Amino acid sequence: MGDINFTIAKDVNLNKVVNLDIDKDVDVNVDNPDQLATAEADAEAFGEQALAETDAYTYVTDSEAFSYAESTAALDLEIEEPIFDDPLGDTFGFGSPQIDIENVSGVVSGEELKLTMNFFTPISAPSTGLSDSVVGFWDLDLDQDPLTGIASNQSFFAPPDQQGGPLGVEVVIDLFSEEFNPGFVDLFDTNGFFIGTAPITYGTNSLEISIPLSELGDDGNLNYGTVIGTFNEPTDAAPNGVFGTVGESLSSLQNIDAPISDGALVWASIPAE
Ligand SMILES: [Ca+2]
Ligand SMILES: [Ca+2]
Ligand SMILES: [Ca+2]
Repeated sequence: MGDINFTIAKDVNLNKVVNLDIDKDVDVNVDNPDQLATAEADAEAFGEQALAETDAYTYVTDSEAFSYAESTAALDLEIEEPIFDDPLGDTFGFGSPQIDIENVSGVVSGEELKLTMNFFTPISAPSTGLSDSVVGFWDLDLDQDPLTGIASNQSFFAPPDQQGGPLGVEVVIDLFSEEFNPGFVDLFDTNGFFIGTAPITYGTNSLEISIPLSELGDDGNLNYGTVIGTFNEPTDAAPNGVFGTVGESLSSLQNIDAPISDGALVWASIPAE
């Protein structure tokens, strides 16, 4: 028997469904003159962002028995973040400034949903009270079903060419609410009931919201739309012609009719029920 050398690197964090290709070899030898029996097996599975491997070896002789088995699994956490670009200069308000979205994106990391919006124009937190304070709504279609939930704020406040994709919204993030609770935004359900708050950070040209998936009761696959502006008016929406997606994409839904708001919405913070 030769030496058996192996190196194990283990970093298991399997929280995502992946499609795996299985490559399996099995070798059994019971005729080795020095050993009563040997058996060896290994299986390897490779997904797009994960791999797993199991090796097992065993033998027995007249005076010895040996067996080992090792498994390795690794997940590439650098999952590509889908970024939805928005044009420069497609603002639709009338005053000054016209806050202009550059892109929106969302990714799940460490059981938290992180939503990011970048801007071509400078922005400030609502709590600063400045003229470039960015307010509005970030609508989440948690079950990726436009037939459940309510019409998006984007569909109500944005012009026809910036209606986004068909969304049935389960949770609305109220970007106005940071005015009175610096560093946090309020979350509301479809009945206008307050769910909780989520931390928000503002850069010179960006904002980021972090929400634990447990607070949303979501699996990390969702669709979204946004409409933002100044305290005076909405100025931009994104994505313009499709919904944004986090996690698994159900792009076939882009072609079905979205619910239409039957109420008169106000460009202001959501009044809690
Ligand atoms: Ca824009
Ligand atoms: Ca829905
Ligand atoms: Ca836009």
